[in-house]
Amino acid sequence: MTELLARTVSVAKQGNILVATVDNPPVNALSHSVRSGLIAAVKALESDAEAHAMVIVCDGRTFIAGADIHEFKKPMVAPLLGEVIDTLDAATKPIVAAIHGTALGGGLEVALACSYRIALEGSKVGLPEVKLGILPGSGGTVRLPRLAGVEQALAMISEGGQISARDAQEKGIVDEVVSGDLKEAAIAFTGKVIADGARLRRTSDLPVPAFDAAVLEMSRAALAKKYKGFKAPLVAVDLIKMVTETPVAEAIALEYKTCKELLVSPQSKALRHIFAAEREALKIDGVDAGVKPRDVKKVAIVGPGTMGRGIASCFLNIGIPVTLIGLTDEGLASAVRAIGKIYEGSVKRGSLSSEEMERRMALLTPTTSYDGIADVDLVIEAVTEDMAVKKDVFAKLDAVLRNDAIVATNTSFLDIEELAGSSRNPARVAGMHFFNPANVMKLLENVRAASTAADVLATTTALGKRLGKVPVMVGRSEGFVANRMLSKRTREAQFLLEDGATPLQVDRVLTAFGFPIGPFALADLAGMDIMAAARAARVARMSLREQQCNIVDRLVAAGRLGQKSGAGYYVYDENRKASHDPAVDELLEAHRKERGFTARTISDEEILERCLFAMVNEAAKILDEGAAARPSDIDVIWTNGFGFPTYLGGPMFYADQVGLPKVKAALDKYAGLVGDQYFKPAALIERLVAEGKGFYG
Ligand code: T1G
Repeated sequence: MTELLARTVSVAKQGNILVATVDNPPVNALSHSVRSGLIAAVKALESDAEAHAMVIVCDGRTFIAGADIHEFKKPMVAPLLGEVIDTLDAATKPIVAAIHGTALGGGLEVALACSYRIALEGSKVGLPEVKLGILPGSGGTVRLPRLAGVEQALAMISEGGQISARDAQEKGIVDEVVSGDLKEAAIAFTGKVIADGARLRRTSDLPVPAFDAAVLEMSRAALAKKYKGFKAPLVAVDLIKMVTETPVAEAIALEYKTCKELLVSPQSKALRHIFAAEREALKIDGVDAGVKPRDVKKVAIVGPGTMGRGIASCFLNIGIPVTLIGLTDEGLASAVRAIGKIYEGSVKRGSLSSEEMERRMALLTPTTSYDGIADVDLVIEAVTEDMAVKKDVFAKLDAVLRNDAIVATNTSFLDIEELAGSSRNPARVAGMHFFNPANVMKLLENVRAASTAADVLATTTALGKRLGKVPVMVGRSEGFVANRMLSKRTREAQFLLEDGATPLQVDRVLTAFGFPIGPFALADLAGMDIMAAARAARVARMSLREQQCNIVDRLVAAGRLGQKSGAGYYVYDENRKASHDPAVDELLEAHRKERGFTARTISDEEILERCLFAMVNEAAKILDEGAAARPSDIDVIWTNGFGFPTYLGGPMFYADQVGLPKVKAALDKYAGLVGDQYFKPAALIERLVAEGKGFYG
């Protein structure tokens, strides 16, 4: 007989075992109802003389995936999670946690407070709180080290990674890994526990295993480098150190206090904003959530160049066969070699087995013909950025494809409407704009034309997730969202050189802000010839000052192609270490002289504001045009596309933290200094400031 203890928790008896089942879709988060239900379940166990033990199992896709993050914005309602954990810990009969899916955060903490843990093959466990800018707050930092050791616990807590059930068993976190029916296996396991005397195993009673304190300091240095700018990973080191030196009850109180303090920190608010924004971006504006994506089982990619081969490898990675179409056998052979090289690197690093590499390569069919693609579900063209060439590809595809096959363009700035209009079936045309290198970059700008069918939009979004990308739907706009905003930052970086700043100063200001690399070091990495070609493609549509700001061309003319030639904005030693080059100062001075500029001292604040607020201003125009549906989509694009620090929440979230009135005042200032055409505040910013609002209300 099943008894409902709370809306989301029920108990049933199997012989002398109580089975508590949590059912709180979508991820069994520890909402108030679950917290109350679990406490009631333990009380039911304690009061039932015939029940000798209890299993906690979850319905749906996963064991408890953590505290309910939607409750963070509201005052917490008792019972708090700490009370649940204390109740589990104080139970006088053994409780077994039966894990499947991903037992994360508070979910793993619930399991750690049980006497035993079993896990379904393929399930994972982790304490990912640090990714939300917080840390475990319900005993995770106290119990995990006692089971898995300090070093392992620190690695899991400071980086927030997930480990497999097998790994967890090896590390002493999980007692048994089972297959088949989890509930049955859990009941069988619990029966054995009872038969062996129903021994309690209170994790908090275990001693902290001996560890080398030097490990903590080494971790701190490594974490500070790897997570530059993030606070929580470093606090994790302090917390773990404290936990190993403090009695349990005190340690738990300190842990909870630390978690609460981090929860109200600006970094946690920003990280939780990005977490929610990435999920919000999956909801396509104007497309009902019920619209079913088309099935994509086989694809073709036209264009075996840098982008085409990178995109091909993304599909091979998830087991989707790829027909790669190219003009010449040599071009195709070079692409196949390049894809093989990507996998050989992974095999060498041990992150891919050679069998899996063979499996993936066997799915790749290079060909110069369009004949063999009549049965593909989707084609992505990644040919040269030339409208005529792309239209020719579209015509060839129209001649051979099924009518319901999707045709996606990887163009980074050509007009999606013109391309769709050239197709026999415009409804099937969309954009899937990958970023170079496509097999590495998470961001995927899915582009919608007015004609694109709703289920095609749903398909490109679902496919983006399947490919392990962060998909964001954008609309018609030159450069869509990411590159359109980046071009404004690039413009200001170049103008700042004309006004007297140095490449080093601009790069230093932007990397100090949190970008992983500055615009000039990035240009040297990409190659000045590439930058010059990209500029040439757009120069006709630039303002006069931008057209005349041809520093890139001057560097190319001087043979300074960047890292590949040993010198660009910087000069590079044999280890590619960059340093200042007085020759660049001379080149810039010559440019200023020719263009009539006199170098002036430029403050770091001016550099940061001109680069950032030029982007924010352009984003406001993008929102007004409808080329992006939400400011949060723009934050997702910039944190996943160009390394805008996630702990600052993205350009729109950041602008709201600065305050739009301050942003507008800066725009007005630079409109006077640099020119109205560059910094006149966008209408949306004017409106929001007049209404006393920010981008987020
Ligand atoms: N609370 C509430 N809702 C959540 C949630 C959570 N913890 N995690 C996910 N969701 C929702 C999500 O918003 C989405 O909703 C749906 O579930 C599917 O998520 C005290 C304080 C579990 C690996 O950080 O990592 O415990 O948009 O699209 O790709 O120490 O979600 O469909 O309406 O991501 O299959 C710690 C965060 C919390 C886990 C599943 N836990 N979640 O990934 O699906 S803090 C976490 C995830 C804590 C304690 C501390 C992933 C996932 P909707 P999804 P997925």
